[in-house]
Amino acid sequence: MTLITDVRLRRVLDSRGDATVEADVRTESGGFGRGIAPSGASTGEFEAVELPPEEAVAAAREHAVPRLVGEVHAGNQREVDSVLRGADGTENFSEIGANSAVAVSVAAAKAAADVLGAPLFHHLGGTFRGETPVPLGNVIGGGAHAAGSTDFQEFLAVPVGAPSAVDAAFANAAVHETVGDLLRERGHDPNKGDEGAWAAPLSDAAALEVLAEATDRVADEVGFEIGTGVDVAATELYDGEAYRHTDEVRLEAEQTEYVADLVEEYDLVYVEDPLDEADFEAYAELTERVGDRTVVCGDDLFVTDADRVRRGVEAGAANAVLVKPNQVGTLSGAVDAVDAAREAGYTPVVSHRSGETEDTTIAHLAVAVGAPYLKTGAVGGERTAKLNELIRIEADAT
Ligand code: 2PG
Ligand code: MG
Repeated sequence: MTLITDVRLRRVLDSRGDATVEADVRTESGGFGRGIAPSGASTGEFEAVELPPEEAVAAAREHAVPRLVGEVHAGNQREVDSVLRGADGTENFSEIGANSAVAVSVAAAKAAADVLGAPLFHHLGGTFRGETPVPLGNVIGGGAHAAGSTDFQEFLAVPVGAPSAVDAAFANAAVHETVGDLLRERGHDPNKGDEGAWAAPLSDAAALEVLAEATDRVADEVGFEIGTGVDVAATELYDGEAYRHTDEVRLEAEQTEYVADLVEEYDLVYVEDPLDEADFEAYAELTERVGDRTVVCGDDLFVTDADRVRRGVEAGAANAVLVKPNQVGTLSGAVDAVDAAREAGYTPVVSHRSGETEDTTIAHLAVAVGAPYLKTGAVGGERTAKLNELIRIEADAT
């Protein structure tokens, strides 16, 4: 029923106006699915390779499409993904591109769900677990996402007390609006970064103050707790010897100390990529210090790779794993990373990229694997596409 009869690839626009890869998959019985690859700005060194979209499309047409059409069933996601791996033939999708691979992987999953008449999350993960993830809302952004703003890449609202995903999503939007008001009150004329978060020439400490004030204000209005978090994206600050912040240069031990102090001072409930992507030991030290009171999440550290997650677990590095399917190139790879995290009691956090599209797959993936958090921005069409899909999933399933 789900035998793949056609795979088409093309170049389309992402939210930055850059090109990305879109794939359409059709099946024997008329099933149709479409996947679009997102794209990072602060990409980890150990991520699967994103090729220039035109090259990725040509390579996938040549190497992958003939092995899928008439050969593989879209309903067998493991086989689709292992055929993609085999067609690529490298360790890191450098032949057909992780962008082509993830687009086809997602398109196949959606085509199978279409044939089955099931929502994607249901096809991917079985029955709905009764809980939707808490969306993490990026409200102030800097680093590689916004020039001339903060050193840290993201300042996040974390509505941990929200009774539902829809309440959480609206709370994040309200925090975003409030942050904009507070910045203007302080004489700034904020721009927006790649993910729709506010960008202004602020120190990280000033951004944390504004974030705390905005979350407190909105928490009072909505009547539930809203925590705060950051994505340091520390590899972007690290030059191989030290972490170069605008106001200070910090050696590894000082960076660990600095982040641990911020967790205490601002009561951060979520800290992503606080240290360099290769430094499992420093991660372990920080986790030892603050891991019992906050989520320490590895993004560039783990790059959605189950083997790197297991290595981190062995070292005691972090206690959560960011899951971005395009970092590994397939949905199966992403689920493997979730399973490796789960086995060790680490928290999976499903995430968007800074370059996004209307594709809503990550909302379904987060629900399918029962991830407690979905990081997908607060505002902006490509971000609200996922939030609105989450709201629909929640509304239909409860
Ligand atoms: C991150 C992501 C998404 P990018 O670092 O977590 O917020 O950014 O896609 O640029 O890697
Ligand atoms: Mg990150």
